[in-house]
Amino acid sequence: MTAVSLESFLDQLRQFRADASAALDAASDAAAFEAARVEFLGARSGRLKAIQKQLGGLSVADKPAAGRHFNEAKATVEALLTAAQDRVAATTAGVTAEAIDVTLPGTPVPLGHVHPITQTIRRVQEIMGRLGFESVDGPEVEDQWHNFQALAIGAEHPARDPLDNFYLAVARGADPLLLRSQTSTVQIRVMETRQPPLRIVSLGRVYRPDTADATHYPMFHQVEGLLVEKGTTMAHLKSVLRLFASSFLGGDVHVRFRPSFFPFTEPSVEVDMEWGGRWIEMGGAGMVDPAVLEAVGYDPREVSGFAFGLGVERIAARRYGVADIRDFYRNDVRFLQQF
Ligand code: FA5
Repeated sequence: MTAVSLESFLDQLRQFRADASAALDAASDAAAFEAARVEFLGARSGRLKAIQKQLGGLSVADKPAAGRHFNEAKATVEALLTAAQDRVAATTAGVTAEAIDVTLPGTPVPLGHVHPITQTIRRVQEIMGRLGFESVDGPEVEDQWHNFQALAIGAEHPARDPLDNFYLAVARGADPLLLRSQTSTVQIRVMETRQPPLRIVSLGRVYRPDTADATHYPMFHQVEGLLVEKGTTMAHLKSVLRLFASSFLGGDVHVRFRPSFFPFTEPSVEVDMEWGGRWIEMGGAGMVDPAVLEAVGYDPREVSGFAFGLGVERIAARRYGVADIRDFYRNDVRFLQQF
């Protein structure tokens, strides 16, 4: 065996490390990586193998140091190889993931849409808006003044019964607050802060501990309308409701008033609408009671007004041909996607 000096052996190891490091750094795909592996660490003809063969030509005294340097160089290049392998694998995975065949036909993405009750609310706001009624909101947690007293519903009135309302364990003054049971509260809130002439519509949730059935739900929506102007009469009320009903339901709709009673309107009526050969009760209405106008500081000799309150679920059910309003809240996509 040819004699080998320690210096030349260490030089070869240095060169080997530098070349292997450069080649592995540059390897950007699996083929380049494999070529570098064979060249530097290949078991039969790799450069490390060739250097190892020279160990036999070193003097006995130099062998321990040479062996240590050899093992170090081997470990370093093996570590570089593993790192390069991981890097190439990650890049290749990225390329595979990006390889989308853009010529394939698309698959439909299921799209949601606005809930039929919200669609109804927006439609009502739009129709009433065209008749000059501005949309306003009121709070769902109310005090007893706005839900009852200001609407002339006295302390002894059965509508205030705890069994008919969701009273809260939170009070304002001596009276517990409650979840509003009607949107007529908004009439008062608006009249307290504005002067006539007024044309407003308010749509929102109301709450009553009613047992759910085909026409009742403990949480439902009402549309409240209020007009206060000089010379307002029941004829205006009927015209507005008929115009609204024919715009909302389409076609010719008849409106019928039946005598009724609400403490805050005088006279009071139940509103029925006939459409497609059937009469259906939609809500209550009437001329704003002069006592209510006075309570908010208006002069009933100067202005008069009408108000109405309709059940949104009921008018939506009528329009969409839904037999049971509970279906609106079952969250069954097969039902909801029909609208
Ligand atoms: C009222 O709530 C009055 N505030 C209406 C009113 C407004 C009268 C302005 C005069 C002037 P009533 O309790 O009848 O009235 O309810 C009105 C409508 O709400 C009913 O006709 C019905 O369509 C709907 N409604 C009542 N309870 C329920 C319920 N549990 N689930 C679904 N809809 C309901």
